[in-house]
Amino acid sequence: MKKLRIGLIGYGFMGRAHSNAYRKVGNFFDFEHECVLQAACARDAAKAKDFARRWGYQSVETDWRKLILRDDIDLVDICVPNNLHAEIAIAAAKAGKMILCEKPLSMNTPEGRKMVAAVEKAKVPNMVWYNYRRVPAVTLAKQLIDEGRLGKIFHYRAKFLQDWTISADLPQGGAGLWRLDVKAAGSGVTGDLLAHCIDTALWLNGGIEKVNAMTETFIKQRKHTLTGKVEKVGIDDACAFLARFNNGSLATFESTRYARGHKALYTFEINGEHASIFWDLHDLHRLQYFDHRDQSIVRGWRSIHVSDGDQPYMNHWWVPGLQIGYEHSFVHQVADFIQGLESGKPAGPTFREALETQQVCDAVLKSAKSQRWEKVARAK
Ligand code: SOE
Repeated sequence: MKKLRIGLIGYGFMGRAHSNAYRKVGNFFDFEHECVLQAACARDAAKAKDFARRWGYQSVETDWRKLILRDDIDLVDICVPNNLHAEIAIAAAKAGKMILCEKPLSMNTPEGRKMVAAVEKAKVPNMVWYNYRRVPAVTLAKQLIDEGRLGKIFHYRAKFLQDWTISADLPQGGAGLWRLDVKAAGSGVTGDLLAHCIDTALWLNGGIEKVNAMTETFIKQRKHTLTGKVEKVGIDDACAFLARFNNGSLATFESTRYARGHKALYTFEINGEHASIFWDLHDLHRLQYFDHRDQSIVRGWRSIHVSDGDQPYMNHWWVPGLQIGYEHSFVHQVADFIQGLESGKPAGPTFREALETQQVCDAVLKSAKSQRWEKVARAK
């Protein structure tokens, strides 16, 4: 088998999710390539060693610059805070490595453009971890839309609600909490949560023409973990926006970390001329489907339990009726990446495709400031 030797940078939540995917993919999918956990990289040597031992990485680095120059690394996986994505990705592309980068692609569009230019110049395979596309029920939604079952699409409605930052005592900065520090994250819920909703929406319903947004920062100051000082909070705690898609459909998007009782309530609903679909991350193996063409006496919302072998990805897992979960979306993403390598048809979202999500996020943040409709810049 051909070896795909992975160098993973970062050891947080996503470092674990990705490592689990590399370990599992060969057990459930057949490829010419085999993932080899070659090196784990983190600044803290003890933490890097512990992470490497737990997940089976063969070696440890404490400097990502060394990691990307190693001859025995084929693929660099970037699982560090957003402010480090661009520098690492551009250097890794120059070193000729394949790159898988955690979402969002970058801090902003100009940075994202440089990353796209770097991977395209170096002609290295690349992808961004927008994992929710690979939840089988979401992939089934894509299949139903592409088959034309919904007909003309009128409405797209998405939200991503959490409640973990309501306490004013929660600091900003440092492990996990870098998501609250604008210097590390670039933005708040827009880049962290709405980026997922936007990626799925662009994939399912095509490009967005313009947006009109509002944002709010409910807690204005928080202690910074790294400096120990109380500092201004620069992220958006909540964001809601209206959008018009290029296909004429209208959309609403909402995200917050202040929706008490909701932990990761990512939902979307799409209403078409003939049919509607609804999906909910808290019930991720189900797709709700309503088809107006059904005979009227039995017409109604169907709750499709996506677990059958002829539904997306499911022939790789158990037997019909036995569902899979969140971590499998990452396994599918690695599987699709390898499939892309072997077939010559790269899996998305590539850096270029993920740049479009970045452009929508930037237009949303611009509109929240200008209080006007803002056009989404076209990818260049
Ligand atoms: C934030 O809580 C977070 O972990 C995001 O960073 C992830 O991208 C999202 O999938 C779940 O929520």
